[in-house]
Amino acid sequence: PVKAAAKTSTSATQTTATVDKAQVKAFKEQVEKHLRTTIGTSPVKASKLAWWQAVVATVNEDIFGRLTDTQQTHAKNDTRAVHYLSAEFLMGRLTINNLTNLEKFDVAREALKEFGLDINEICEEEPDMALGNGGLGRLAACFMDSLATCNYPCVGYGIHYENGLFRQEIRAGKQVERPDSWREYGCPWEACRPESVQNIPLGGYVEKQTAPDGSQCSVWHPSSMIKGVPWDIPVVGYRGSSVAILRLWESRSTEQFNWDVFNAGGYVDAQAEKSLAETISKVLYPNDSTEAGKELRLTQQYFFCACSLRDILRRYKRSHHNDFSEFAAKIAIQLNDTHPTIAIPELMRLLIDEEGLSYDQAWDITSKTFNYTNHTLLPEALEKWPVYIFEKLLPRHLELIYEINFRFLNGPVEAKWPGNNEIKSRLSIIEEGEVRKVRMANLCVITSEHVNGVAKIHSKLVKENLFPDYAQLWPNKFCNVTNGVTPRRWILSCNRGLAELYNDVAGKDWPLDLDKCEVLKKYADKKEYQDRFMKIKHDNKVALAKTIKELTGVEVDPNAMFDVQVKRLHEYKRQHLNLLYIMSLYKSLLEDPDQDIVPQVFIFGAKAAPAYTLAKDIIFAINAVGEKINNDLRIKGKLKVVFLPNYRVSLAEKIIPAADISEQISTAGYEASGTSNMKFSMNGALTLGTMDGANIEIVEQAGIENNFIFGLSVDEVLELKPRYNPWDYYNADHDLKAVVDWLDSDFFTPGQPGALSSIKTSLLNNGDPFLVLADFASYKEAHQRAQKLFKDKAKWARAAMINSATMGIFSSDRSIRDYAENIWTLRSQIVKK
Ligand code: GL2
Repeated sequence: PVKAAAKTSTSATQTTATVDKAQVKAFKEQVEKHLRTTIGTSPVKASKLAWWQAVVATVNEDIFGRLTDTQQTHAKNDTRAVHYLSAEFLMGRLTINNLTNLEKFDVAREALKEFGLDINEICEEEPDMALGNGGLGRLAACFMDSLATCNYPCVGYGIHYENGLFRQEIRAGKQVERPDSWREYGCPWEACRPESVQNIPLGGYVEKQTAPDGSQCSVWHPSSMIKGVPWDIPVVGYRGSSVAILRLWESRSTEQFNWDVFNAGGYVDAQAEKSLAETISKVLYPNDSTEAGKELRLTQQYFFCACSLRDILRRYKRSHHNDFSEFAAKIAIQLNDTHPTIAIPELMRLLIDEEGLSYDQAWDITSKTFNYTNHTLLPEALEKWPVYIFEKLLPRHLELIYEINFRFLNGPVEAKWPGNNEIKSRLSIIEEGEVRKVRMANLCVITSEHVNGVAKIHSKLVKENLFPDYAQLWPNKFCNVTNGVTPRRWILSCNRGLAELYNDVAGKDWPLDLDKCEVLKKYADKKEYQDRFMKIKHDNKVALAKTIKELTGVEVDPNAMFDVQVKRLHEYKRQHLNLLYIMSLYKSLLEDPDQDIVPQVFIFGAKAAPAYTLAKDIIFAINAVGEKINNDLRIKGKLKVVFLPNYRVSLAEKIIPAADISEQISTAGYEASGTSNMKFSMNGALTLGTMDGANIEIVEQAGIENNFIFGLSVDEVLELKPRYNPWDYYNADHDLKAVVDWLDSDFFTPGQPGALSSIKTSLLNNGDPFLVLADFASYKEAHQRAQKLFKDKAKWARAAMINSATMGIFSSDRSIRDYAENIWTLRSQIVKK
């Protein structure tokens, strides 16, 4: 049984809106009905989990009706649709978001209050759906929300991982990975669709056969079959009537496969076979941006693409039978990075081998169907698969890739650069060498109608630095779609105070048209509005301070400046630059404890890939430095450092609305876009960042004078890199030298000298690949500017308001409309109830 709601609600999400009594009564009755008849308990003995399940069952009543309407409308009109293929969808929690999008949050809150329950506490029961690593997966989730909201016909396709991104525990300052079994007790949002199960062939060999007309054809004899079971998660559009579907595939063993072994008495072998098939969707690879090169990962990619394409073909054939002339007119497929590239040869194979089309017909369709989004320039992230893995798992696909490559090199490439073998070897899908490899990005570029980057600067670098030869061949193929985030989750649901302010100044439609928020600029000089804006921020900070205390035991003062860096841990994101600055600030406070500085709380959240040793060392260093600083009475609480464990979507929703400073400090040219930078600005944080990714477009909107920009530009980085010597910076800057050397002592790790030395080694002996030392002085200076402004409450409030007000173009609705108009030529479809 659950006790009456705590009087001190933890959340800053309370609104004062009046709520329709009849709706509250109806919601309450539904919840109680579900508690009794769906969950099988009663209000007196229900656990919080049971209450949450009953709330979900209530919300689902609304959702499933709308889903059917949506699907019937699209089928009836035979609409063109986009199919978003992504190995990751980082959905987070769905309850508050779905209630918000259905405009039922206040009703639900009041209904639960009448049961003596706090809606925020009940919703804490929901595990995050952490089926993604970071920005790329979260982008896919925001895009689903916008596709549904903007009424675009679409399906999202991905993998139903049994274990999402690992749960991070911090033990003695170090990251420990624990499994994330998000579905341990079932997920009430998803529906299994046995009627759409697919069987996927794998392995074996290809036999060449001669057809009666003398032509050669290939027949694939796979060695095994895997069953793909679809789970559907409905995605509710804001206020809209559309409900989009996210279809995630779970791998299972095919029964016929096991029965033979089983009947032959091999019960144990049959079980082993079963677990092999089920391994495919067992776990998400925990690398952000870098590729693992593992056989299982290619199998995962192929598995979900093959299931999805069969699903697409099945639906197409329902209205078009075996006539494929309309296929490319009805179907657009977006490849979210190179992870789903294998869908290209798989579509070719299905059309040729299973549907009987000629190669040319199949290529004509395939090359009009696919588009590719590049999300990173990091060379280690551009997937390349050894040819021998293809030979083993996908021999027929390899044959088709060779054919695509042959025709490309001897067609367009030979025509443009006759006899130029150097260009051919650069543009080839196959990389020659000791281990021959398939370059997945090349296959994407050759096949796709459009190739886009995710921020202006990134798209320029994709075109000019990553694929310059392709750009010469097809200049119009390359375009930009700057990322965006959904304002429903990232303002309306997570920052109710700010949402109310926007309701008052911009009217209630701003979540559908974020440009409307710009009116707040008019009030940015008015004290009354500044006070209101900063009161909202303060309340959010009070709530976060409570969370920090619960999670780490550290007390922080909500009046201090909250300086936040939350994102995956990676050297290019430079959490260690931040750490060096904190150490230098601490050092100066030790030297002069009475100096008049703004009290500051540095807040980190970051998961490191389990095999990325230096990233884990940086986490340890942040915790070690934090431990020392937080307990040093000499500095009188002017400085605190907290590392929040297990950073994830639901934690981001608490942190972002409470930030004063948003740290976006990647080495220029390395962060393709970033998306938390947009969320922070929307919620009134000022960006302390480099001219990288979408930061550039953020300050274009909000004004460079309202943010703290520092460091080398992309061009300067490119110019400096070849001649960079970190020792020059180390020797020239007294303060920098002192803090780097501090890492070598046992000051922060008593009794363990050298525990933080790997960071120093990477910065000096390993050449500081991300130019941390080069940007240190400029970074420090930017912090000084930030401190100065923070002391002037009115000026700070003004800058924060202007940031929040000018983020309209970073709504993911804008991104999705860009894709729809420029890449998919897709029209929205209003769904009638
Ligand atoms: C990323 C980029 O690193 C990031 O800058 C970008 O915002 C997102 C979404 O486009 O994509 N690429 C990538 O591989 N991951 C990202 O977050 N994991």
